[in-house]
Amino acid sequence: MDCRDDETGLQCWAFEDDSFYPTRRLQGAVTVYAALESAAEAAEYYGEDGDFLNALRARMSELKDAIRAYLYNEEEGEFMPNQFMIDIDSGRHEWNLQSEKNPGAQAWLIWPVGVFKGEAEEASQAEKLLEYVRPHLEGKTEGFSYLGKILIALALFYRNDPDKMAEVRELANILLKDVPTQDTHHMGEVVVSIDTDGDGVADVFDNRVAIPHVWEQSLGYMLAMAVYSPEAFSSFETSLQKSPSCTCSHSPAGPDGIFTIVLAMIIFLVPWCVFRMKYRGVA
Ligand SMILES: [Ca+2]
Repeated sequence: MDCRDDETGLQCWAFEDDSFYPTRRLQGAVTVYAALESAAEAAEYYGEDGDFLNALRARMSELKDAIRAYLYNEEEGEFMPNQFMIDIDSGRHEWNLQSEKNPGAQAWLIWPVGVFKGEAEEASQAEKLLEYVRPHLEGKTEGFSYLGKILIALALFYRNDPDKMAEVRELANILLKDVPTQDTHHMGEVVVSIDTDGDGVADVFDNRVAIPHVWEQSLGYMLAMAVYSPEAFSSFETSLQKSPSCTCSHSPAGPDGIFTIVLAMIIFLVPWCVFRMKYRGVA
């Protein structure tokens, strides 16, 4: 709640992702939005109402408006390139100091966060990401990194669109089958695309950096699930539904918690008592 910029309504300064400088970019905005949304859902789940819940929702709404106002380029139809950054040496706040895209953050905005779920900005961003991924996997660029993030978001976004889903599946197959190393099928954090015969199309995807890269491999697994079993991904809304029989209260140690403690005591105490009785008998 306190991570807020008075001037813009965006989030506070932070070392976002790998940045050496405090920034105020899409990645941080999406992360703070996810935190607010989770806090609001948890508060509601535990029976909070009134001022606190309203304040969380109001802040979510303000942040969403600020993302649209400052981090969305309507002409391009995608979230980028503007960002705030602090110049450490001068202490000055700079606007739009770096303007490269952050496709990973653009993907997080679609999944898992869903800031603009069902809205035009989200659909436009998905189109742009699909355009971004294809040339990389067709070997027409110098290399790439973390395309799994993007394809997971696209697979879940297009899950009910057979044509788009076929396209995402085709690209996912290249990433999962052709890009990993031969024999052991490992992935690096970075892939360098090498054109060995000079025809402008890469013939070798060369994995580099920290092989096997656990996060890239994990994204690969999640991508396979997203492409072939998108229903396995539940949204926040479904995962935090209170069951009709739930007697949850503000205290996490409700009746269920007490029952668990008593059960655990029985499980551990009974064998211990039996052991003690036997020991005494032998002694
Ligand atoms: Ca070639």
